[in-house]
Amino acid sequence: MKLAIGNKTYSSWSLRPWILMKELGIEFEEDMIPLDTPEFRPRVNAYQAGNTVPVLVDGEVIVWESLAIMEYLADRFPHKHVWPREIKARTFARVISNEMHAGFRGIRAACPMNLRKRYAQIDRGELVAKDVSRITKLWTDALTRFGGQGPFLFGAFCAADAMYAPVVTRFQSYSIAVDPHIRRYMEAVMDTASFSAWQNDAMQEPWIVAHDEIDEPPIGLFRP
Ligand SMILES: N[C@@H](CCC(=O)N[C@@H](CS)C(=O)NCC(=O)O)C(=O)O
Repeated sequence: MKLAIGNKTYSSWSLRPWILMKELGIEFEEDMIPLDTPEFRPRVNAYQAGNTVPVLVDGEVIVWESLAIMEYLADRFPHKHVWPREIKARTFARVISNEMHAGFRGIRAACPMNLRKRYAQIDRGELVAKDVSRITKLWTDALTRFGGQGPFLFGAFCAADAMYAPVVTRFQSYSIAVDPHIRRYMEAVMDTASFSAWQNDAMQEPWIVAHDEIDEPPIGLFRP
C-alpha cells in the first residue's frame, strides 16, 4: 500500500489516514508531495485520483478523500477495528467523523494547522468559538458514553480520533482554553508514538507555505 501525503507541518487531511494506519499497525509506503510547489499538481495527478492529498493506493484500488480512505481500510482490514466494535459507539464515531469532514470551517480557516508554532490565547472570533464549543461537546459525549478506560474518544484509538487529530493540533497551536478532561484527551493523542514521529518529521521539513505566517507573532514552538 502507498499513501500520498502533503507536508507534515501543514497537511491536516494527510495526517488523518497516516496516523490511523500507523496506530493500527497497517503497513504502507509514504509518498510525500510538498504543497504549494510546482511539482505538487503533476505528482498528485499521476495518481489519477482527485487534485488533493491524501491518496491511498492498494494495487488497482485508488482512494482519495480521507473519510473514504478510512472506510476502505475498515473493509480491507476488518480485524484492525478502524471503527469501534459496538454498534452504538460505531455509529456515533461515524457521525462525528462525518461532521468533521463536512464542517468546522470556522476553526479550519482561522487556525490553519502548523506543527511548528504556538500562538497566544486570544479571542479568535465567534465562528472559532462556536466550532470549539461544538467539538468539545462531541468529544465530551464520546469520552463519557464510550471512552471507558480510555484514553481515546472510544477507548482504543479509532478513525474518529484520526479525524480529529488535526483539531487537537489546532487547539494546541492556538492555545485554545479547554477543560481538564479535554486537555487529557489532547495529550493522549499528542503522546502517541505515531503523532510524535509525524511531528518530528514536520520539524525537519524545509518547506514554508504562504499561509505559514498568520497575522501575529508566535509565542513559541508547537510543543516544548
Ligand atoms: N476532503 C479532502 C480534502 C483534501 C485536501 O484539501 N487536501 C489538501 C492538503 S491538506 C490539498 O491537497 N491541497 C492542495 C490543493 O488543493 O491544491 C479529504 O478529505 O481528503
